[in-house]
Amino acid sequence: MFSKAIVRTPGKSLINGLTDSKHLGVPDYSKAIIQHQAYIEALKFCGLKVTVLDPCEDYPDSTFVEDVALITPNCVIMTRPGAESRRGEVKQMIETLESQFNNLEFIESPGTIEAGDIMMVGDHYYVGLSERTNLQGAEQLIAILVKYGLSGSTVSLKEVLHLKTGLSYLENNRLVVCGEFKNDPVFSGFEKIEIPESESYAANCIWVNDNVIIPSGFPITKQKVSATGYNVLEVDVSEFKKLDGGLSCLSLRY
Ligand code: CIR
Repeated sequence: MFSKAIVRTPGKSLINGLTDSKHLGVPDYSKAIIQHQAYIEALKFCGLKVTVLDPCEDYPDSTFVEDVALITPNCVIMTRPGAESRRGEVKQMIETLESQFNNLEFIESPGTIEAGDIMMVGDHYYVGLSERTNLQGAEQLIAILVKYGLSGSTVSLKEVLHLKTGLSYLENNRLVVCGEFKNDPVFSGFEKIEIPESESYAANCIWVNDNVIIPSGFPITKQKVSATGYNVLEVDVSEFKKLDGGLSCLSLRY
């Protein structure tokens, strides 16, 4: 169960965030603020106490707080984003996390890792090797996890930005999977909720205390996830999609 979350209000500089989805257009800042607020309300509905950080204009992607830290029950690992324009976001987050945790660990150069590439399954953490997360980063992270009594393993990605762009763990041994992960032998032991390519964006959804928050506008995903017994909440995150960001990226949940 999670009890808390940290989010960061998008800044006006959001429109300059990194994206491979230029065809979707530039995010509308006012709409993004409204959507972000609805996202916070959904987290609160699921029982979380939400800390809302101020916008940070220097870093256009800083609303995607998930990528800069991994909060585990035993330690907090500050990442080192593969995207250079995002490295400074870590420092901002250290200040917030230092006040709550006393066991911060750090990924060092030349390692890079973004926590969108890390999927927690109980005490085990799957780490996607992507354009943002390299082997050194993954190995450093796994060594830290082991030091704290946890474990990790790497997964290769080909098509998606981050591991959790195409995969979400819904607890109870259940995975939402799309695209390249459907037949990946690494995940053969899970019960899979397969979603079609046409709804691939909804593969990034989040389990929060037996609720599952999914992006709005994906009826097949909604039906399939509801059918497995979760309470499904829909949140419109269209403006964040324009920056390749999904529901998980917008919060740290712990
Ligand atoms: C980026 O490209 O870094 C941001 N525009 C989107 C980050 C999305 N984060 C995530 O999937 N965990």
